[in-house]
Amino acid sequence: GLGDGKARVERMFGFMDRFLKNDPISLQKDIMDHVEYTVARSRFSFDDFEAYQALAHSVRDRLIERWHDTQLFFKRKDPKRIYFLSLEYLMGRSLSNSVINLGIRDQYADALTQLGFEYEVLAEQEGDAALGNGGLARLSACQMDSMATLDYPAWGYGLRYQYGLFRQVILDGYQHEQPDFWLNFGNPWEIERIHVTYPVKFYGTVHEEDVNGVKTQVWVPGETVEAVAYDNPIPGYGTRNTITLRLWAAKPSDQIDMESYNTGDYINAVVNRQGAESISSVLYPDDRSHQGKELRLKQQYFFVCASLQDVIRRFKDTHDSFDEFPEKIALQLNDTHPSLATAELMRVLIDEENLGWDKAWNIVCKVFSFTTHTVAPEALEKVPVDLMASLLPRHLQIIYDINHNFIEELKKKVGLDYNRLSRLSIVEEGAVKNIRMANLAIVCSHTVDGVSKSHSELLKTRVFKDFCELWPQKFHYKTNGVTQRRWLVVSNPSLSSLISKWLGTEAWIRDMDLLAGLQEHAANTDLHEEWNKVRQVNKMRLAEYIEAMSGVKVSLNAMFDVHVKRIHEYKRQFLNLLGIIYRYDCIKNMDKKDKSKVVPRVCIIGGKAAPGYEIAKKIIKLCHAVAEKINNDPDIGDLLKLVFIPDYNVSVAELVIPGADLSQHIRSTSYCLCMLKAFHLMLLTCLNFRHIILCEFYFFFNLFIIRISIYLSVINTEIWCSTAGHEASGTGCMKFLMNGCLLLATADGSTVEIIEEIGSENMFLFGARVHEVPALRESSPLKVPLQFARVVRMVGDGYFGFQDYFASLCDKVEGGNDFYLLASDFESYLEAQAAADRAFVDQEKWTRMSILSTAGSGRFSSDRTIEEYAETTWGIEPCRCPS
Ligand code: AZC
Repeated sequence: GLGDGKARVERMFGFMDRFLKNDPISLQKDIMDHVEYTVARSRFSFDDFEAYQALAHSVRDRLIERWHDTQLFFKRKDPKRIYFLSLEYLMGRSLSNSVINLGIRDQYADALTQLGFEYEVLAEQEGDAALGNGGLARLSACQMDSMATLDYPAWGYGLRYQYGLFRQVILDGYQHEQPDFWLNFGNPWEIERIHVTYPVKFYGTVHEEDVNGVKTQVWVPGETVEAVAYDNPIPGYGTRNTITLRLWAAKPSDQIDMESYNTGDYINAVVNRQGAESISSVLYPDDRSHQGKELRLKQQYFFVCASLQDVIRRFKDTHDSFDEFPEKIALQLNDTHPSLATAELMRVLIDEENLGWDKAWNIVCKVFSFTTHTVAPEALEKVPVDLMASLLPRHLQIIYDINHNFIEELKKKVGLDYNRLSRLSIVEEGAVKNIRMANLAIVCSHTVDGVSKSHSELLKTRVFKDFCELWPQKFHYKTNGVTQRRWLVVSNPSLSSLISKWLGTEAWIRDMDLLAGLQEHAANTDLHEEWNKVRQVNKMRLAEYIEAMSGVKVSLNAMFDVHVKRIHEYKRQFLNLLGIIYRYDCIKNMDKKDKSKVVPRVCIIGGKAAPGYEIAKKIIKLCHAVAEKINNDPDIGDLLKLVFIPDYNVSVAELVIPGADLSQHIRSTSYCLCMLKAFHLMLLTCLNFRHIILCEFYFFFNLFIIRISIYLSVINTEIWCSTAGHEASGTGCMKFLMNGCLLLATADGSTVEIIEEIGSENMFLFGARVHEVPALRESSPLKVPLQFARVVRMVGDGYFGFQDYFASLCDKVEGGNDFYLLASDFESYLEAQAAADRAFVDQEKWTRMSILSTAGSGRFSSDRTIEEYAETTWGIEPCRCPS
C-alpha cells in the first residue's frame, strides 16, 4: 500500500509519472483509451475531431498530474503568491502550446503517425479560446505563460464567458458578428470544480446596527448568485510547474427564494433563477469605451468577489490572523476592470473579518498594484453613482469613505486648491455623478505601472498628471513583452529550429536575450540561404490560407505586407488603404517599362471592428471594395493584390505572422500636436475672437459656453499630443519582430524601444519623432498633399462604388477634420513604403535586416516583463516544483 498521511503524500509525488509514459506506444494507448472511454467512439470509426478530443484528453492527463504536484508543492512551501486579476484572456489554442511546454510534441507526432493521423491536422481541429478583445487580453495570456515558465507561485483569475469575442463573418464585404459559442463541443482544457463555489450578492440595502456598542453597517443583499470555478492548467516550459487560470461561471444560487415558489408561479421562478447565468454569458466586445452598463458592473463585481473569497479562503487555510496577509499575497489589477476588488477587500476585512478601518486600509494599500493599458481618457472607466448605489450599496459607502479620507489627507498637502482636489477625487461631480475607477485603483495601490517607456511619460504628463505629482514614487513602467514559446516555438517551428542550430542551443526559449547571438551571423550567406528558405515555406503556408479564404492567388515573389490588429481609427488602417489606392493608381498610369521595376506586393489586412463602431466597419468594407477593383484589374496582375483575412484571432495570427515580410504599426503619433496647434491658432487669428465672444454672449449664450469648452479641449489635446501618440505600447510588433519580419512603423509606444534595440536603420520609420516636435511646431500650418486629396476623392467620388456609404469615412479626413492626421503623415508614409520597396529588391540587405530584427527582439519577451514585476512590484520569488 501507499501508507498513510504524510508518507502517502510523499509516495504519491511523481507516482503517476510512472504511469503516464511518453513513449509512442504509451501515448497511442492513452489516445485510444480516450477515444473509447472519454469520447465514447468506436476504435474502428472516429473522425479527426474525435481524434483531436482524445489527443487533448491525453495531454490534459499529463497536465493535471503536474498541476496537482505544483499546487501541493506551493501549499507546502507557502511562498508569497501573486494573484493576477484580469477580465480578459486571449488564450487561443491550448494543444500545441501544451505539448511544446511539456516537451512531448515530437513523441505525440510520432504516436499519431503510427495511428494513421497527422498531428498538424488534428491540432487544426481546436477552436480558439477568445475570452478577450485585443492587446490587453493577449498580454494576460503571454504573462501567464511566463509566470508558469519562471516558476512563480501565481494564480490567474478571470471570467468564463460562455460567448467569447464574436466571430467576424464577411458578407458582401461587410462585417457581421456571430456569437462565439466556443463551449459547444466541450472544452477538454478546463476542469469544472463543482465543489469550489462561492456566493456573490447584489442589490439590497444597508442599515446601521449596534453590535456590542459599535456602530456597524449591515448590508442586506437582494440577490445571490453562485460562482463556480473552472480551472485551466497552464504549463511552464522546461519546468514541472503548472499553474492555474481559474475562471468563474455564474450559476443560480442554491438558496431558494421560498416566496416566489409559493406564489404558484413555479415556471417563472425557475426561469428567473436561470437568469443568473447571464452574468458570465458574454464578453463585452468594445475595448476602448465603456458605457457604465449594469451587466458590466455585475460582471466585474461577480469576478472580484469570487476571486477574493478564493484568495482569502486559501490564506486562512494556513494562517490565523490577517497580519501576514501583505507578506503572503500580491493582487494585480489588470487595468481598471477589476478595481472594485479594492473596495471589496475593505468590505470583507471590516464587515466579515471584523478588522477596524485602519487595519483593513493598511492591508489594502500593501497588496494591490495596478497596471493601466491605455492613453485614451474615454477608455478610463466610470461608474454612475446611481448604478453603484443600487447594485452595490455597501461598496459605494466604502468608496465614499476611502475618498473622504483621501481628500482630507490631500487638503493637508495641497491646501484648498479645489480644482486639483476635484481632479484627484475618486468621485466625479457633475450632471451625472461618477466613480472614477482609475482613481480608485491608484489611491488603493502601492504601485501603478504603465506598459512602455513612452506610455509612462504620458501618464506623468497627461493621463495621471495630478497623481504623478502627488505620488511620484508610485508610478513606474514595465515594457510589455510576448512569449516566445507561443510566438516562435509553436507558431514558427522551422525558424525556431534554425535559430537553435545557429546559436548551438535551445536555451533562448527560456532566455530570450540569447537571440542577440544571431547578430554575429547576420552577414553569413549560409544562414541567409537557410533563413530565406524557412521564410519562403512560411509564406507558402500563408498563401495557401489566403487562397482558401478569399480565392485570391498570390505570388510568393511578392512582398507580403501585413496589417493585422483591431480596426480603429487611431491604428490607421485607412491610411494603409489610401496608400494602396495610391500605389494602384501609380501602377495603372505606368508604361510597360516602368511596370517592370515595380516591387510586387500582397497587402494583407485583418482585424475585427467593435460591433457599434460604424467608421471601423466602413474601413473593412472599403478594404473589400478596393480589393475587388485591384484584384480583378488585368492591368495590375501580380504587381498588387489586396486581401482581407476574416476573423483575425490568435490562431490566425500564428499563421500570418511567420509569413509576413513587412508589417505595419502606423498608429498616429505626436505629429498631431503641431497640426492641432497650428489649426487652433489659425482659427483664433482668422476669426475675430472678441467679436465672436460678444456675439455669442448676447445672442447665443449657451453656444458660447459650448464653444469655449471646445477651445479648451483643443488646447488640452495639444498639450497631451505633445508627448506621445495613441498607442500605450503595442505588442503585435514584437511578435513580427521576433519572426524576422521588418516593421514599417511610427515611433511611439513600444516602437521607441524597438528602435533602441535594433536601430532605426533596420526599420522603416515615418511620422515625427518626439524630439522633432518643437521644430515642427514652428513649421507651416496644415496643408493637404495633392496625392492625398486625390486618393481620398477617388473613394469619395465612388471609384470603388458605395459612394454614399463611404462619404462619412472621407469626411473624417477631409475639410480640416483629420484628427488622426492621415493627410499630414501621408507623404512620409509613402516615402517609408518606397524605402521598403528599395530594401526588398536588395535581398541581401533585406535578409540581414530580418536576421537583426530577430536578434534584437530579446528584450520583448514577457519573461523579462514578468521578472520585473516579480522583483519590483509584487515582491515574489520563484518556487520550483521538483521534477
Ligand atoms: C492595449 C493597448 O492599446 C496596447 O497599446 C497595449 O500594448 C496592450 O493594451 C497591452 O498593454 N489596451 C487594450 O487592449 N485595452 C484597453 C482597455 O486599454
